[in-house]
Amino acid sequence: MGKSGESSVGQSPLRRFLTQHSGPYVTSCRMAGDHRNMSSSLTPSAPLVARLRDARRIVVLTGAGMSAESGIPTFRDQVTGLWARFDPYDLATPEAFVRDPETVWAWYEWRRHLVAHAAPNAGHLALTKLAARPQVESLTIVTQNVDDLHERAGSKEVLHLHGSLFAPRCFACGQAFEGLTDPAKDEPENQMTRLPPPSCSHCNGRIRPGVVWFGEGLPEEIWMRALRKVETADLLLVIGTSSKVYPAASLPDAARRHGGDVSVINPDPSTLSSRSRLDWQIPAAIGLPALLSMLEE
Ligand code: BV8
Ligand code: ZN
Repeated sequence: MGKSGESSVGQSPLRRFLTQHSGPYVTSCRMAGDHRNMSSSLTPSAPLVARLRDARRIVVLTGAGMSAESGIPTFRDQVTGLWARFDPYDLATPEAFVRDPETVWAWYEWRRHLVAHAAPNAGHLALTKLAARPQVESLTIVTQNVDDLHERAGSKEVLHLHGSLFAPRCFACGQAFEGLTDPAKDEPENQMTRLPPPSCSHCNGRIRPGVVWFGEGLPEEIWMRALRKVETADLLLVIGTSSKVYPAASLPDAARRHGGDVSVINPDPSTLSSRSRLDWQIPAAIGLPALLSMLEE
């Protein structure tokens, strides 16, 4: 018998999801009740479906929440288990790599193994279907994620603002490193919290993960392409991000400034604006397939 006294039989997938994930989501849904516009219902709002049906040039800005239902902890939750005593906002810095390269390298190898053993979720797959709809001229994924789940789901145009776990290079000379181990061979959980990074064959420097650390500039060309796409989009979907990290968090305003519509999809009501009828309080892998099926009706 669920907390709310409802029997699990006949519970909708969303309600079962919410009941299983008691705590923030359920409370937030209860709380959301009093936000007239912001819909936390099981079905997407009519304005959102209509807006998506007419969209031609779509940009999808994604964050860690997009991969949460693939079993990849969100960034704030990256320090679970082995890493509980670390601050991700500290580990993800060049200073931390200089100070303690073995801990930082081990953290990124743990995350690379987790991703390698994960699979794209129904949300990732729904975005590839959306891109294939005849009326869609272009759909660009602009992601803050360093995993490759959008690509493995079949998304063609993916711009990685914060780099990738699969593009290591030398910290000293920048030369790309091809010698990463095959994660399929060993399980993530037996990762140590200290692992010496490999050495560069060119200058013997230390190999670093190919991600953008705090305090480091984003790859210029990728940032400019993302900004141009956002400024010419008629619809920006913002999925699974807490919008706390810049300059990525400035993109929704850039879209609005250029007349584009913005729809935020996130189970955390604090990320939604109660004024927008295009926002939807729902997990990505439940909401996005539901949206696609509404478009196909
Ligand atoms: C730079 C790669 C200068 C590494 C990352 C302006 C104002 C304030 C600060 C700054 C500013 N400008 C710059 C700064 C500093 C800093 C910054 O923004 N700090 C923040 C913390 C205040 N920015 C920088 O340092 C940037 N660089 O400015 O350089 C410069 C310029 C030119 C030349 C030289 C230097 C670099 C930022 C990039 C850092 N690298 N990642 C790695 O991954 O290890 S950022 C990293 O954190 C992620 O990539 C992501 O961007 C961010 C985490 O955010 P989210 O992805 O949103 O994840 P989070 O866990 O926070 O939230 C998850 C969300 O999902 C939640 O809302 C949750 O409700 C939702 N969710 C959960 N489950 C689901 C779900 N949603 C849908 N479905 C579900 N099932
Ligand atoms: Zn080198």
